[in-house]
Amino acid sequence: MRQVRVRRVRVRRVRVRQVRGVASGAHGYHRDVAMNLKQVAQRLGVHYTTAYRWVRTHQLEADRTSTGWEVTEAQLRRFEASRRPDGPVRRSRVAWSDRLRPALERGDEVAAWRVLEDALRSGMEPEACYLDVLVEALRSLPAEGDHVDGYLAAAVADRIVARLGARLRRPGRTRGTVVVAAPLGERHSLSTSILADLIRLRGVACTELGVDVPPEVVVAAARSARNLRLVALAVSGADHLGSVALTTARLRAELPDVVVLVGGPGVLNDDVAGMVGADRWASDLREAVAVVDSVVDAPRPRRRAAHDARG
Ligand code: B12
Repeated sequence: MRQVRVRRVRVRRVRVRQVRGVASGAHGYHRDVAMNLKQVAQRLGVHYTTAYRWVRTHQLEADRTSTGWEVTEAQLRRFEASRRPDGPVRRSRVAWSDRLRPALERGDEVAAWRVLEDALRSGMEPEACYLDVLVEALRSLPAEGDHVDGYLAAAVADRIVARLGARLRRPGRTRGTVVVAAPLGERHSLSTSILADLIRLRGVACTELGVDVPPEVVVAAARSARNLRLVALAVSGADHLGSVALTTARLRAELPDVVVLVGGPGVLNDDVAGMVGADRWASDLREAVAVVDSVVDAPRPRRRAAHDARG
């Protein structure tokens, strides 16, 4: 009942705008007129169902009323501009990460999950849900990590990743295995859990070790991984570069052929990656999964003598 009343108020507001438009003359009228979807479809020269789909997928902004949807002239113009070849990039008009961020900061898992579900329902690719929604929302949080919001946001984000991962995981043949870990001392867990899910989405198995992982554990996991292709080390804090260097050194000694990828805010560039003994560096997670893809698809190098000798 309460919801119906809210909607009625909204309809009335739209009508008031219309009246105001009329009063302010021809130009003013057109600026604020609200149209129903049938009228919108006629204006755009498309079928009603196409206009409806654009609304449901958040490409076309619209207001819900008790009888359907209404679109103002301004909303329609924004939509038309977004579809012109020289206009803004043609993609979802919804800033999903802006919607998610307040829910993260409030520690509101239900609202946060609703944003992700809406994004998925609107046709957004799972990888984009992680990268363009969740990661973007996290990256927009204030850098100072000491206040409550940061902790709340990270706790909710953890649960969202768990839900997304469970929803999207597919059984079946895999293209090899990647070990993902954050080195000793490192407690930022989201990079590793998100990267692990993105790798699995590509049909590659992932041994996800989490955070604060000692070098010997990374090496042991790598040794026992079936068809190991790469070890990815996520480094959020530059303070932990020492333990990354130790881990890569141990990996080199035990598994000379394995490719080591590093990244995260703690590894500024390729040079730093080289200094800690890594083979590859990626500036973001999209690039990281592209590196994984290229390594997994490359022919396997012949095993070196030292490694063969150890069996
Ligand atoms: C959430 C958060 C926390 C949470 C972490 C909880 C958790 N479960 O993870 C809490 C509150 C606990 C925390 C603690 C700390 N944090 Co903090 N935290 C953040 C915050 C807000 C988001 C980090 C995050 O998860 N982002 C999501 C990931 C996916 O994005 P990203 O890290 O930016 O990664 C991008 C790239 O770097 C790359 N990438 C990331 N990982 C990987 C991995 C690989 C292999 C590759 C190739 C690429 C890659 O891809 C991403 C983009 O697509 C950032 C600030 C910010 N606004 O970004 C600070 C930040 C990461 N924290 C920071 C710091 C300093 C700390 C503390 C030391 C603060 C303190 N005073 O105690 C502690 C350290 C704890 C520890 N020992 O590790 C610094 C790190 C600075 C640095 N480069 O050295 C940051 C950058 C804030 C800042 N500017 O000062 N933090």
